[in-house]
Amino acid sequence: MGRLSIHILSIFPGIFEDFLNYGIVRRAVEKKLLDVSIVNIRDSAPDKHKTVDDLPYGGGAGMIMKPDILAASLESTVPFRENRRPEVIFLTPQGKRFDQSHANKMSMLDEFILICGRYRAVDERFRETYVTDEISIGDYVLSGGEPAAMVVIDAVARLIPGVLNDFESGIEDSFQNALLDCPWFPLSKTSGTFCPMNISGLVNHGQSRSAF
Ligand code: 6GU
Repeated sequence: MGRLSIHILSIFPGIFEDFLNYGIVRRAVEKKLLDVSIVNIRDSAPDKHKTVDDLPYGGGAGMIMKPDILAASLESTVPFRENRRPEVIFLTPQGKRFDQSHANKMSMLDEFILICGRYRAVDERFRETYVTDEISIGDYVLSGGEPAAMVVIDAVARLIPGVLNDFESGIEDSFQNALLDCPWFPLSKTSGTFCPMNISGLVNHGQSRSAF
């Protein structure tokens, strides 16, 4: 087990395979600071067609994720016990807006579960029983929570102590404060045609904004 364990519940688990194999997230997993398990919600559907959704009670457009299947999927992932009640975070456009301070807090947890919503909604009883927090990544509607789960995991993984090296985390400090940074240019002289200041190989980042 890594320092932080994240479990993702999704009906499209394949979406995450490549994502986990690149960059900082991959490094966090390789350093055993992070582990991510991906659970196919459909595996918990007992019927032949692996049904995970149902018509809404009372009618209306869209489908509802079935509570029994979600509960079975969740319980098979993390058997809920007195001493093990991880955060269950539902990804939904109705959730609280995800930001850097949210990411900081999540990076300090031992374990959490991300449930990727699909269809119109999740059953209200499931929300009330299991969901501890709801996150949205912005004011627009995605077809499912999967891209949002990737955003959250990327932002959180880089904050786990030991994932970034000293140099990267030094940059990160100033980046975290204002979430703004000055313009940057590559050191290489071959990039000089795009950036005349760079010919010397040195750029003063404090002045580079006014130089243009
Ligand atoms: Cl977390 N899920 C969906 N489906 N849409 C979103 C979102 C999440 N955040 C913004 N839009």
